[in-house]
Amino acid sequence: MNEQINELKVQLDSQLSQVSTTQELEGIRVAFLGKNGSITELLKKMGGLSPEEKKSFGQAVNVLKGYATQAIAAKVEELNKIELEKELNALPEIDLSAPTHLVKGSYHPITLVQRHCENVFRTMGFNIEDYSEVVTDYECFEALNIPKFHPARDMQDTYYLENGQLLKSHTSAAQNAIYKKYKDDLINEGRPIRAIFPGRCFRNESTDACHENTFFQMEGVMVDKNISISNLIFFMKTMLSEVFQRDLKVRLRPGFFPFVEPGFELDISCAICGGEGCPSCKHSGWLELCPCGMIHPNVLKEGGIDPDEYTGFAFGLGLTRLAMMKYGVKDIRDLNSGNLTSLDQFTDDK
Ligand code: FA5
Repeated sequence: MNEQINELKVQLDSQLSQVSTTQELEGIRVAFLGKNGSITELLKKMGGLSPEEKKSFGQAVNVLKGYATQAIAAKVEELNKIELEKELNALPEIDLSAPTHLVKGSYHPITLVQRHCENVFRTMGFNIEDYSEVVTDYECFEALNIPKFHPARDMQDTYYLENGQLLKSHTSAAQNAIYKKYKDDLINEGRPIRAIFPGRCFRNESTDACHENTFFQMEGVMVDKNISISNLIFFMKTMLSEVFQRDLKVRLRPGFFPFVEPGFELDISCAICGGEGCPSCKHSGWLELCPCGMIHPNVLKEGGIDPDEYTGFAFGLGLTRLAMMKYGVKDIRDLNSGNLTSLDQFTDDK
């Protein structure tokens, strides 16, 4: 008889150690302590025992019953706690201290212009690509015709990790990977490479009304046979007129970037002051928005594309500055400030 009691205890312990839900636990309780449960059944067997055996066996079964009741109650508490934690973790985080008039939320102005530009380029057949914020020196500079110690690196000081990687200083850092990803489609199937890749960029530089140390750009590239500067100008014009929905004063002037030849600076007339000059445009009336140019043969070669057969254009649109101009934000630093009162005004664009 005592063996049966020990065996039941072992079974109970083993089942309790494996149970993971309160429903399963209730099944175990019924199987051991219910009306026809195995411990209750033991008590029913006492009828045929001598009075002394009854006493000692009855005591042993009652000890087991007490043990089972307690062990099951402790397990109920443990499982309830786990289930509650799971439910709480599944709930969205609510900031109870947030002012109620802001709770409805809105998309950030940079997200709004980014999506707008993505839609414009998607309709013109461009793929939208995502790329890492941490890149190698090769991706950010060397693959772009900027070898070590090239003076162009001074314009793009950034933040370096101990392992030699860096936070990308421009979205051009993804160009080489994009060429390698699509070159077979271009070469074997004659499908032009058309891609845009928006992303966050970082620069170790002083901030002012139109410079941040963390800002967004959107790179675009197109490679095919016979791509020329006219194609580049067409895509730039289409993008700007779609985003601003009005004619803008734009100027194209020569600009030097080692990864394009020829290279241009595309400036727009400052939308904050209407070209009069203000701190947002460094009092020039113009804002550098979208440098661009014809992809340098060395860069195409490094991406596995023959520059004698293919040509292409690339541009690096300043998305954060575009958001400033589109929404009339005078100081670029307001866009990263997390100041909900100033960001909330864009709610209606949601
Ligand atoms: C570049 O970053 C080149 N990679 C762009 C390029 C791509 C040229 C492809 C040719 C072909 P630049 O450093 O000028 O170039 O930056 C491009 C744009 O990003 C600027 O016109 C500006 O709109 C924005 N930008 C640059 N630095 C900052 C900054 N500190 N804060 C906010 N916007 C910035």
